[in-house]
Amino acid sequence: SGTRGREVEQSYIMVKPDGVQRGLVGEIISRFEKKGFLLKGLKLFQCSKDLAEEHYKDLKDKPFFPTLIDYITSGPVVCMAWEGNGVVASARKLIGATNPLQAEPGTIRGDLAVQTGRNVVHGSDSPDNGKREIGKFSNN
Ligand code: 3AN
Repeated sequence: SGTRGREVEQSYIMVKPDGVQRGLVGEIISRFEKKGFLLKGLKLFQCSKDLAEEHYKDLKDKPFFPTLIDYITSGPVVCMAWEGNGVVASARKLIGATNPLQAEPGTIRGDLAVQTGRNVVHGSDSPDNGKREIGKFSNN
């Protein structure tokens, strides 16, 4: 589909404040490296309330939205752009289910987390969102 079809897919992967505080950044980067994806961008970043609300705008009517915004702005996050064919779907498999108690052993959340509200890492849910999220976080 046009020129966009020829661009290599990218996913926005973000180590959330709990992952940074718990010292899991290296472990998480390592899993994506070992899988074979290419790290294209990386920064430590304090997410503002405005950017957090934009990032999670699809969840704004959920009862947990204020808690989610407080969590994601509670400390620095590590923002990353990872590239490779099929990286978006594959990253979500590596990350595991939203609720870490339902996430399979071997996944990041399955191995390293127990609470949905402290689930260590974010991964884009579509290639379009990957591109959009990388754009947003690299320009803030
Ligand atoms: P995922 O991060 O697996 O794509 P989403 O996009 O449905 O899941 O949710 C985004 C974030 O919102 C989750 N990572 C989690 O931090 C939070 N969240 C989702 N569902 C709940 C819930 N039921 N209770 C508390 N927080 C939630």
